[in-house]
Amino acid sequence: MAFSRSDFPIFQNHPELVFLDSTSTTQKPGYVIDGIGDFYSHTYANIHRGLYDIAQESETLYFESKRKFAQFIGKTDYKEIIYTYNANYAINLIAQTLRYNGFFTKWDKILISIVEHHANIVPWQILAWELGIELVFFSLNTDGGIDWQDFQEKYTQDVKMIVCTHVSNVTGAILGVEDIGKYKRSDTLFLVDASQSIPHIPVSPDVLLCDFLVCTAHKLFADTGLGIIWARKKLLEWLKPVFSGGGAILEVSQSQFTPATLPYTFEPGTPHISGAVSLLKALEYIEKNGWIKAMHSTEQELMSYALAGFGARSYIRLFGPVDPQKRVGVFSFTIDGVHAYDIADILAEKHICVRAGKHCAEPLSSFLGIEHSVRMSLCVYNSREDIDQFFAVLDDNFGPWVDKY
Ligand code: ALA
Repeated sequence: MAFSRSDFPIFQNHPELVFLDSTSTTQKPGYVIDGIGDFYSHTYANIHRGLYDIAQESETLYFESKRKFAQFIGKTDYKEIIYTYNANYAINLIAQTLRYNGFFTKWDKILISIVEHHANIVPWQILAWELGIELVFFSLNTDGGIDWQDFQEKYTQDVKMIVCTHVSNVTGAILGVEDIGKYKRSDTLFLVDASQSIPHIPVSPDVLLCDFLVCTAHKLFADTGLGIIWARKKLLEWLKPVFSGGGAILEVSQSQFTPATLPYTFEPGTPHISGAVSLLKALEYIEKNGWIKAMHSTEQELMSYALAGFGARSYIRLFGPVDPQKRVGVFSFTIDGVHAYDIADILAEKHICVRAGKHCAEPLSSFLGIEHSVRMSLCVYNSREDIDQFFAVLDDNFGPWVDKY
């Protein structure tokens, strides 16, 4: 089988749609949409509580989802997978859990890349304000990868944690975080935000050598409202939960509680059960079509085509690597003298969906010396025709032969 645009009902309902905003969120295959509907029609009940059949079946699907996700990242133990609301919440949860467990002391440092999404900056800034620790930003090389000299200079003995995205949500650059994993000291925790890589390239904690891996389900064809944490089991067993409550305890008295063991410890309250089912269905859909390798090669072909299109247009300033091996199909660009929102508006008039702005990565915008950019991003349901239409609108409105700006 191969991925197909016809798998996605949104394109039957909007045949004119050119959806180039999959880094914001992916469209959903019918297989996932039907899977959620089937779950609610046939199986739905709350989990961890009921002894009746559908409660047991719902519980089985919930854990099946975690098993499948573990498999997707090359792991076998579903107890190392924690579901939360989204990747941003996941990072806040990790940050606050580490604080609660006294991992940081005053004057400690967190080393963080300049490319991060706000989701992987602000939770650490909150910790910094609370605890008197310092965030130290390391820089990028001209290809959008890690500036190793800067990284090594800033990786001093007082760095207790390194946090870094695997792929930039702005430039599409693959950052080579596995080199951090190999280089880091054993006294430093390492968190990788894989939200932008997991829809595009194979991702495994065993390759990245990280302690925490965080991502989101909605960029992988599943529902919104589901964030995912993978963490080393030893770490999860050591950490006490900063948030707890129903379903996450062994016993409670008027004065105290005993936290439950894994996999319940970090998931108090009724979880996003249908979200977990949607991720199971999304991963089954990806598996049926050849797993992440097939997604990557489908996108790689489109990405090279788009890259050639950008390369052929000197009026467009593209950010990020020009080597297709060093990037994914996420392209941010500016056009001199034109506001990014105007470009996105003109594309929108032709039903071409892109994102414009700072893309929730303001420190990176400042580093690049730009106010705003336009971002187009690719997924397996796109085609060369989508890319042609995108460039045709840019050429018609902003190409060098257009004298109106
Ligand atoms: N994080 C998403 C993006 O980069 C929303 O657009």
